[in-house]
Amino acid sequence: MHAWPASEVPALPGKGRDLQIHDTATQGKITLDPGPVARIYVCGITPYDATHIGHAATYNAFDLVQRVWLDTKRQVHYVQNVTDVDDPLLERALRDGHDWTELAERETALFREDMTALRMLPPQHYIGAVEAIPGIVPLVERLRDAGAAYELDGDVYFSVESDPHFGGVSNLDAQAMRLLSAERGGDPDRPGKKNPLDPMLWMAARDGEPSWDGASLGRGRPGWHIECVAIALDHLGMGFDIQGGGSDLAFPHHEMGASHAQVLTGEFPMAKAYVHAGMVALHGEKMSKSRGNLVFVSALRRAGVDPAAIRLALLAHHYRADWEWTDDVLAEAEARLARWRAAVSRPDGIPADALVEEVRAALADDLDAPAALAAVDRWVDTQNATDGSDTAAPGLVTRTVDALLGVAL
Ligand code: 5CA
Ligand code: ZN
Repeated sequence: MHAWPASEVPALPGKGRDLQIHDTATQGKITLDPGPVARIYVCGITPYDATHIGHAATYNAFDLVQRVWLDTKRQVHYVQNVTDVDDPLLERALRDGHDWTELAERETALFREDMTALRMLPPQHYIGAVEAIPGIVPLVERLRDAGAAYELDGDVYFSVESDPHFGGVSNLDAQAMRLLSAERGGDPDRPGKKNPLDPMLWMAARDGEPSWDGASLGRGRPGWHIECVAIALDHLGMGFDIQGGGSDLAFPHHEMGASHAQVLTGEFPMAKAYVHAGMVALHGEKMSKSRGNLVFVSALRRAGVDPAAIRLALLAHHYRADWEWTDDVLAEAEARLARWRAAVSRPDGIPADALVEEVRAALADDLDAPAALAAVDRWVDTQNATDGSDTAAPGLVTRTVDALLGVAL
């Protein structure tokens, strides 16, 4: 699939800083040392209702990761998927009388537009689950042939007990895993499974549902976790730097994905850090397609909201925090954007070299965007209170905010 166009990232003077980031697996901050090419996989959307503010907040977090790495003069190898066949997508298409492929294409197109407007840097590989199926089938066959998967009435399940590291991503106890498995696409109560948590790798064709040739697996479609793993291993290999997504993906999705990959390759770990963004809520509940309590980026844009203000609203919250979207959050971001634009539109200004370092330091410390905004606020307040006697041009501030925060002033 094609991704979306990249906005240019200005180069900044001085040296970028290495990223310290909170890793869900080890439950603490780690310093990543990615080498000249940093590798990141971020789980993409299931395209049936794109793009709400929760999605945007999560992609904003990983966009900051890219920007910190680019500032250290590294290349970034970024892979993202589109879950373009899945139960909720098929159910929505059926409910609304749409063709599921058209629904997926339309929502993916809208997502690309939103990402472009928000200046999120695109992945180098943007891969749909459907286009990955030919690569998924042999992986499932390999797991089955190695005794790590088994068949149940034509469906193929992964045996979580085949991975000695299973449980090490999310660090949850068995009961919590079982509850979340039932909530998030698993089927812990299905009779005949070896372990209630075992996830499906290949689902035999169901009447009225799309299916693909699965060679020795028979016709069917892939399970969710193996899709992301097949794409990640194909384009990044093992031991990549960050596996990213919202905190609702830590279990089962990233836990299962890591196990699939570790059993397939015999290597550990799949990713050096498992990074999870907090959940954005609306009216006190997690914004979610299934609940329908959504604020769409495209609706805000249509209403004339500047995408830079949406981006500032996201940046005002630490990526790990759960937070609530309100009209005030947007109003504050719009006011901040106006203050910042007024400050940089003056022909002269106070020096900004220290500001560059402050923003760098804030983001390198577990992507502390609120601290970065506070640093820019301080510069802006001083600049607005100074009467034009200094000589530094404010262009450096514009470039810093653009390069590190993705905000166009
Ligand atoms: N297609 C799968 C991943 S392979 C999926 O989870 N799709 S999604 O459309 O449901 O979500 C896309 C991304 O947005 C995921 O990383 C998810 O964790 C994140 N996300 C979903 N809802 C929220 C929310 N309310 N707040 C923050 N992030 C969210
Ligand atoms: Zn995924």
